[in-house]
Amino acid sequence: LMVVTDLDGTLLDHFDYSYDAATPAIELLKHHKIPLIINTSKTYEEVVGIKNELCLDTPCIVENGSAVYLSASAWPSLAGQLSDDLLLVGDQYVKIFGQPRTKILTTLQRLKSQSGYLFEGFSDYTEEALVKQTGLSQSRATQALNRHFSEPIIWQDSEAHYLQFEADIKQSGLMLLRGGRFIHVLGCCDKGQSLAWLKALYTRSNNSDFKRQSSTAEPLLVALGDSQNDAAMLAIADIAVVVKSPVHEYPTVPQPKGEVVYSQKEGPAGWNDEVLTIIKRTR
Ligand code: 2M8
Ligand code: MG
Ligand code: MG
Repeated sequence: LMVVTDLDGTLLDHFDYSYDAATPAIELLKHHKIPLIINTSKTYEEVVGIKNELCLDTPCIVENGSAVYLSASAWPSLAGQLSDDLLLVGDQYVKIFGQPRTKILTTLQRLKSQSGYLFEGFSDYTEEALVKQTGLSQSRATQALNRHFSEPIIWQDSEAHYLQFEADIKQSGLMLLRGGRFIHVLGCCDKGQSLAWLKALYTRSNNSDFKRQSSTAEPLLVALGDSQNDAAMLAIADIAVVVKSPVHEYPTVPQPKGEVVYSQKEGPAGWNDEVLTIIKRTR
C-alpha cells in the first residue's frame, strides 16, 4: 500500500488548513509503516513545513507535478542518474517535470501587455495580501510565495477572454490547471505523470520502509484529492478517493484505472474515514 494525497481541501481543511480530523488515520498509516506521500500545488518550502509537523520522511511532489523531491540519503540509487532534469540540490534529488517560474512570469507579462488580459497573480502579492486572500499563516504565506515552477492567478476578465488566454498559454508551451482558489499556470505536467514516475521508482527500489510493507513488486496505490487538478493522479490510482469540498462539486475523474470512492464528509474528516476503511479492507 502507498497513500498519496493532495493537501488543500483534502488532508487540510479548506478554510483553516488544519489536519486535526485526520490524525487517527495518519497515526495508523505510521503504525503500519505505509508511506504517506504529499502531491500538492504547494511549494517545496510549504511542504517541508508540513512534513516536519507530521514527522514524514517520504518524497513529495510539489507545484502540481512540476517537481519530485527525494532525500538523497534515502534514495542512493539516483546518484548515478543525474541529468538535466534530475538534479542534486542540497540534500535532495529534484526530478523536474515543469518549467522555471521565471519563464512562466515572462510569458504572462507578454500576454498581458499584448492582449490586455485582466488577472492578478502571486507575483503581484505581498505576504500580507496573500494572507488576506487565502487565510494562510504569515510563515506559510512566505513559503507559498517562494515558488519555482508555477504561478497561481485569479482571473478577472471575461469567460471569452479566458478561452483565448488558455489558447495563448498552450501556444507558449505552458498550461492551466484549476485548484481550489486559484488557476495555476505551469509547464506541461500534472500530478499524475510525476506520481507515475515516483511509483515506478518505489516499485524498482530497495527502499527499506517499502520492502517491509509489500510482498508484491507493485504497490497498491491509494490517491486522495478534492479538485480538478487532482484528476490525473486519481485516474492512475488503484483506489481513488475523491474528497468532498465545502466550496465546489466533486471533480470528474476521466478513465479511472481503479475503483473511485467519494467521501461523505468534507476535507480531513472525509480523508480520515476513507483511509481507515481502506486500511481495514486491504490488510
Ligand atoms: C494555492 O493552491 C491551492 C491548492 O488547490 C489553490 O489553488 O487554491 C497554492 O499556490 C499554494 O502554494 C497555497 O498554499 C494555496 C493557499 O490556499 O493556494
Ligand atoms: Mg486540493
Ligand atoms: Mg492542491
